[in-house]
Amino acid sequence: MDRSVMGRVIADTERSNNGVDRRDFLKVCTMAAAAVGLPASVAVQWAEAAESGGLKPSVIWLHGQECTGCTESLLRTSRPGLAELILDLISLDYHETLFAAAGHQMEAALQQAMEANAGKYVMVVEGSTPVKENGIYCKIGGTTMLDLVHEVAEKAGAIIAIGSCASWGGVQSTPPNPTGATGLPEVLEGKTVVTIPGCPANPYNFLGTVLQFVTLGTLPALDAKGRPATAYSKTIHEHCPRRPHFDAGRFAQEFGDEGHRQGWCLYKLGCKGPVTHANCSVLHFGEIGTWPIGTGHPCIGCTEQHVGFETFIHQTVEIERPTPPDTYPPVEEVRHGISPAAAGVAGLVGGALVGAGYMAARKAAESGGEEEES
Ligand code: FSX
Ligand code: SF4
Ligand code: F3S
Repeated sequence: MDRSVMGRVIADTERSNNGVDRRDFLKVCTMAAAAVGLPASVAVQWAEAAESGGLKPSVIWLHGQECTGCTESLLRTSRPGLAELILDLISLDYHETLFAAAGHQMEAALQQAMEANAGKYVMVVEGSTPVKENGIYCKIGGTTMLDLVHEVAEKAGAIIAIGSCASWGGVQSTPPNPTGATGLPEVLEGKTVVTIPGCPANPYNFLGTVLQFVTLGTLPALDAKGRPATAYSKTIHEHCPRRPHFDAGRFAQEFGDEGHRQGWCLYKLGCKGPVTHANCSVLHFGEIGTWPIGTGHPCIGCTEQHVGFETFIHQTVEIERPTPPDTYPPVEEVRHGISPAAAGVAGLVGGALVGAGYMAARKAAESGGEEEES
């Protein structure tokens, strides 16, 4: 990154006198860019554009069946300034729970926002859409959520499903799913919907997606489930700070025991990290520098359909790929000019690491109640 540019942005932003630590501004942009795989130089551009008032994409935010946790995680942080910084980056032109207006004023605001920014606004949906019986189980101002999402999607420039509820139905879509709670990609079949699952979703994944669309006119590369590929390509288990304990066979056996207090692996308490794709382990949100596993709670798989909410919290998952963690050198990478001796050593190390992961998985599966150490 060009340090002089970064320094100028920090200096400029610090001159702002709205009472907020403006260094956070650049930090937020950098984390959002990293979430979608963009370099820090792009974050600097975002910060500069936002400071000059040239950014602020129009965002229309709808609520279906959910708890409003995604909005909370975006705005209600331990450092109140962050909410203000986020609202410097986007123009929230319609939001059903944050608006002071109500009734007809709200309905007029929605129509106005759609007309003023037709073809350009970012449509964000939080919560699932009930589709049973023509959507009668969720109505806003007399209109069903089902009709509303179709209407707003019509003129949207980009569509984002924030949270697990909007991505694939979430907790209310679990059997027997009495209202037919459905994720947005299914409701808007045929349209491109970026999904940002998580209960709640990681706000940096959201911000990165919105800012990329507005500044570069593109969406992040998406995986088969519509998720930004960079953010959801790896499992929690692959970069979990407790991974060395897993590999060494050190597991907490019950909440509050010695292993739990020592910060050992939570696999036996039902951690779903090995089958859950998300970046919360490396991009914490909530601004208190922690995340579920960091607080001593197993990952419940909140970002993963058919894992979060459909498995018991204490239930252990199968370890499908007992591979070494990212912190070790890749053992499968093809290198040119490598000597047979070096290749042999790499093979041995790789084999030992794979073996360690596999043994840890075996030990976890086979052991009874007592604690284990390697
Ligand atoms: Fe809640 Fe959002 Fe969970 Fe759902 O997050 S935190 S129930 S994903 O739609 O508000
Ligand atoms: Fe971390 Fe859970 Fe994997 Fe243990 S099982 S290393 S706590 S992700
Ligand atoms: Fe969710 Fe697991 Fe992360 S529960 S927030 S995916 S650690």
